[in-house]
Amino acid sequence: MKCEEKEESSKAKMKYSDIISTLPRENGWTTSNSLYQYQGFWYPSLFLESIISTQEHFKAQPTDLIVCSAPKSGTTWLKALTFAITTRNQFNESTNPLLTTIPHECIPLLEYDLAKNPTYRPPKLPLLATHLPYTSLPRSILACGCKILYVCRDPKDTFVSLWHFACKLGPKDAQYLPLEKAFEQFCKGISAYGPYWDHALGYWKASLECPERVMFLKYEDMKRDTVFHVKRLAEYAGQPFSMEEEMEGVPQRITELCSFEHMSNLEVNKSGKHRPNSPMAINNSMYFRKGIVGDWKNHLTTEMIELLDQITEQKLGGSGLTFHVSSSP
Ligand code: PAP
Repeated sequence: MKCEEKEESSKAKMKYSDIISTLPRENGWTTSNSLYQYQGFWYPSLFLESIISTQEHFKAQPTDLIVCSAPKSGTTWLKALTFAITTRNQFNESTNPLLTTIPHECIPLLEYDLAKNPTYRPPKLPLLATHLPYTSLPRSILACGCKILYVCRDPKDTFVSLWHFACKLGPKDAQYLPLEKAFEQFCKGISAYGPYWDHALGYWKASLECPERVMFLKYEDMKRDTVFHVKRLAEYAGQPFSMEEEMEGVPQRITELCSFEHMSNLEVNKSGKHRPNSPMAINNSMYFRKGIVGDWKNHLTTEMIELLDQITEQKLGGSGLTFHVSSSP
């Protein structure tokens, strides 16, 4: 790094830590991590500097396709599907990078991977990803009219998934919030990139206002009929399947390649590490737990279920956004 660049970067760091020092803070779900409230949402301390920097510096291009989600609502799956769909003419079944690379390495995260290099684009790939809420997206994304994909999941399953993930995160000696405490925090909106409902609602409203620019998907619907959604995604990405591809079963093969059963059994996803040698190093296997709809029935009490459903109704009622999953345990 040149001298002036070094100076710029340390000035920016100081500016960001000044901003962060004024923000409301809460304990995170592990002892080693705090959450800060910024622009109405709670963010892990490790991400905050790069989030602010990304908001300032990222320049979207009209051809970008941004995969958006709150954590644990189907990101890994949607990344795999969109990657497989948009690169289907570049690779064959034995050379597909998804066989040897976790989807998170195939599609970079704006607020981490692009924070230091905001103009980077993966070669021959229109895809980028973010967990940022709609209202906090870098302005250039909204201004340039590029397309956005959002996946959302029943808050009960997202909570259970998030809690399991938090329990495996961090150093071995870190203390984790018991499920009951994490549940209280989640209900108050204090979870990574939460309040979860506000996150979903921002994209939901944008998708109603501008369906050609924001496509809203639900994990549960995708599970119910994945092939149908693979075709919708291909159309939305501007790469619809040809009659020939449909006859050859390409949408079905992409569905199979990206299925939980297939992906979770790949060696890279069983034993590899995401971002090795960084403070954010994570075992790839942590992104693949059960991959089902309704695991909340095995973890939440009747009272917890009622409370979460009530909050969901209060927050989303009247918006048209619902989760058609029976809440009886
Ligand atoms: P992230 O936001 O940290 O990237 P994300 O992928 O959104 O995580 O969420 C992980 C969940 O998606 C896990 O759910 P679970 O804890 O309820 O099991 C994970 O199992 C599930 N998941 C990962 N890959 C797939 C897939 N290919 N198909 C379906 N679900 C999947």
